[in-house]
Amino acid sequence: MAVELPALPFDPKALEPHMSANTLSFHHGKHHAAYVNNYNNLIKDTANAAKSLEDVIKEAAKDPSKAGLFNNGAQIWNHSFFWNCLKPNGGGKPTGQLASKIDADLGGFDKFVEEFKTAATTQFGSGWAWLVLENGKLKVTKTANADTPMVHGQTALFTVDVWEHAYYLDFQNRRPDFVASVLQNLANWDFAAANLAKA
Ligand code: MN3
Repeated sequence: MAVELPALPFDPKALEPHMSANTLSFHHGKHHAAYVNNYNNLIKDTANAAKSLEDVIKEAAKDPSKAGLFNNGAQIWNHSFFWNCLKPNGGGKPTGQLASKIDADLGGFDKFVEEFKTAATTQFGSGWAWLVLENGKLKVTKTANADTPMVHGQTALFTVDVWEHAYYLDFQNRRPDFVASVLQNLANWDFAAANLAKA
């Protein structure tokens, strides 16, 4: 199905000073929008026009000749997911089932944060850091470029985009500071908890 660029789930100024409206105007208004345009052009008048975005992503992942379709489709999904991982006055610590599962599977919130920061900062080049559910257990992972947990048998719970376009206007080359700031100030643990609850 043709995809529409989703509206941001917050006012573009609402994440300042941690993520500027300027960053969002490029990241959402140009980068995410370009993936949507590219994808819609690629599926136009093909059998994929009748399929869900998720189905197209999963099928394209298995076919190297569909790399362009996979990259644009997965980047649409990853970005739509990422915006929901952010909220004004976010951060802090998860509560409830997500908190106890982080304790049980990852050795506690502080250890999770360290592991997540390491994944985010050691992803060489462009990509994503993730908290996922795999075989019933939480796991911290990283993916390159457009790669996405759904094609690895994992359910995404939370992510941070570590492509340079996500942070360069606000943090220049300081990716570790960007990731730390998202976790501390913007992380929407309610969204991650909801993803866990329905997984
Ligand atoms: Mn991005």
